[in-house]
Amino acid sequence: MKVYEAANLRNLALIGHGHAGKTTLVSAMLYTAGAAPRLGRVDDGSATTDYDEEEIARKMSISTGLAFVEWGKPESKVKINLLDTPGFNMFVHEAKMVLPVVDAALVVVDGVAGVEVVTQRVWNYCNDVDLPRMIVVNRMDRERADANRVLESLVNAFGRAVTPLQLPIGSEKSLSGIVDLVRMKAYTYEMGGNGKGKEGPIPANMADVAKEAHEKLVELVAEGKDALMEEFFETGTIPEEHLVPALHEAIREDKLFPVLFTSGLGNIGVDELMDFIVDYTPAASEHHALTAWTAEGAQPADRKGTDNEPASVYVFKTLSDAFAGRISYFKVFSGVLKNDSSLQNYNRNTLEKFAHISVVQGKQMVPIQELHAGDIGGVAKLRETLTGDTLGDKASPIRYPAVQLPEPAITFAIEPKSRADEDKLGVGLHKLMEEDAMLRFFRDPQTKEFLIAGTGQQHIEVVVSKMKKRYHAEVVLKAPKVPYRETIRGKADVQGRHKKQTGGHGQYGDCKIKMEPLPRGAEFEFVNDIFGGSIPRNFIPAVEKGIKDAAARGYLAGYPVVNFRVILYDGSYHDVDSNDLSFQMAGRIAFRKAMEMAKPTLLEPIMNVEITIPDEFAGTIMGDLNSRRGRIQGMDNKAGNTIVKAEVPMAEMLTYGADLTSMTQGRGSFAMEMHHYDTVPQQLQDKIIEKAKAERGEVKEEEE
Ligand SMILES: Nc1nc2c(ncn2[C@@H]2O[C@H](COP(=O)(O)OP(=O)(O)OP(=O)(O)O)[C@@H](O)[C@H]2O)c(=O)[nH]1
Ligand SMILES: [Mg+2]
Repeated sequence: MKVYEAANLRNLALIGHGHAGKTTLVSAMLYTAGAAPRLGRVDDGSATTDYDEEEIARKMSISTGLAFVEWGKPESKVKINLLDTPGFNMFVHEAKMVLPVVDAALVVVDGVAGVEVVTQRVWNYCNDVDLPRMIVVNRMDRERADANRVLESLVNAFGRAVTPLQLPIGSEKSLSGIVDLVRMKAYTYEMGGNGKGKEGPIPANMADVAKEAHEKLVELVAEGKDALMEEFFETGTIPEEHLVPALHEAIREDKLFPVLFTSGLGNIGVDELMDFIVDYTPAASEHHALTAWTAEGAQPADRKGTDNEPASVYVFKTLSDAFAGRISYFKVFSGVLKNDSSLQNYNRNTLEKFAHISVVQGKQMVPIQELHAGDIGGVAKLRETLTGDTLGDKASPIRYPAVQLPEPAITFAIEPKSRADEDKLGVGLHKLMEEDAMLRFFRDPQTKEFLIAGTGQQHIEVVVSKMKKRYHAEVVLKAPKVPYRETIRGKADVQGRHKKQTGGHGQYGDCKIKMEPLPRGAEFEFVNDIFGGSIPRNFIPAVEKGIKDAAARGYLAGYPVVNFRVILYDGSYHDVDSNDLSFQMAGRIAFRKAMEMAKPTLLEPIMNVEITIPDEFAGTIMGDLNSRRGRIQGMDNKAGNTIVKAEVPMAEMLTYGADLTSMTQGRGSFAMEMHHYDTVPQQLQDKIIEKAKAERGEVKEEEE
């Protein structure tokens, strides 16, 4: 395998709405460049970058897949590293996570649908990191594919910097090639052929349109550049040798977003696409997306992305392979990484051996001797390194920042189906969490349930399926219990006395307490206001413990009591019979008496919810939120989508993922996080308390 240097490397992420054809386009590039014997298809499971069994079963990308092609003239060959990301909204964070390691994005758009929800989302991700973009309008061979309509939707969404560099020849089934508007040449293809275009003149019926588009392009490129402007006015055009570098620069600086046309499945325009990538997207040497920070993270570090700097490597993805173990994908940001070298992991302070470094072609690891600054590779069996870590020369520590991801949107309670599954459950989930940044697994300290959280219903379904197939653990999912809490609205002043003096050693503890509400957020406060030793000092902690224990068990429905203050102000004791346990009992009795008087009430978690839906569903969604006791906080419109912000009780959101899917035909998405606790309306309180009592009754019977 040839070793490449930054000037001859192009790192690209394919991003875009689900089903636009990203994975197919990668397969077509591999086939056309001779890196695959045939054009791999998503539909029969032969696409190079959709090799995982979950991806094959679902015919969609779930996780970012890596591939590369070597393209160009032999004397100036370029390696294009391709990162094929998922476009389905529940997995699109995978795209966000790889943007810092690429030098440009190929935004793939469907030739029928144009700009869609996720197109807009990934576009915003690119804006956040100033990433150069090239737009590929794919599936141009489909029925109702329409270049003009799609161009219009692109300009509407992303502005007039969106400019075609090509025009398609023919349409739908009769799509036969493309016109290159820079060089003003036409290329025609055989549908489903080898992807090599035949150069020829521009078809006569397209000559005028092409000329007009060419001039518009030239004008746009010349804009603001005096030398080019002059040339343009004098000669009426700009020669290719000036136009290409100027375009390259405009694209690198996000001043121009070029549009190309392809059919991935029909292998049309794919060789031209690769030519354009080589000519117009920034080389790895021209773009340095991630700023390095000093090891302490205090300030930017002085580190250039060149070979003669100390080595630094950033791990952007981890796979947990059932056989090969852990596989780490990384980018070499500076220096040269040699096979078999050892690098310091700066995040974890351990040394890791990079044995058998490789470049990655789908599931295949192709060994390589060294990787230079700007290149992307993979390595198996790093011991402690995880996604987001920086490694490098021990003597020159720096850090690249990890990508910030949103909090998971949906939570389920998870239970093993049998005893045998129990042990495998934790092991399997921890492995899956290594490769899946949006998966969480934890125990709710209050309800004691094991919970898993993710981006949505389908995400969790994939996890459950992987658990079964990879780790042979069968699990059951349930809606999680709502972590209600209890509090008080009034005050109380009570006495708690515990006395057992029937023969032998007795028990005696007695306390007087006042109880009062505290503002939300303050958990519990204990004030010792005893003067004159009515309770000896050493027993006071026992009273507090008794109260705390009782509060944790709840009063109304078994949920922890919060936001209250207890003032211990009097009591009495017995020289012989008083001990810790007796005062704990006294505290517990006092607590229950006080709760009875202090107007106890139930609190429920309220979630901050953000829902994104195509405009036509806005009415339905708002009405539905209303019936879920939601409070609308705001609305926003963006590119045909409505974004609704609302506060909704968690109890009403337990199955929202599935409900939203059915209300919007799968076109809505949402995210939510815990915001605050609020009082449960009285009728609902009665129901919850009744249910809790019934449950407790059952438990008691079981115990006896
Ligand atoms: N007609 C036609 N179909 C295509 C073309 N490209 C892809 N397809 C089909 O469209 C479907 C989706 O293609 P994929 O390559 O999986 O799309 P993707 O963008 O990778 O989808 P996600 O991974 O879910 O984001 C598959 O059935 C492909 O066979 C094309 O150029 N023309
Ligand atoms: Mg895909």
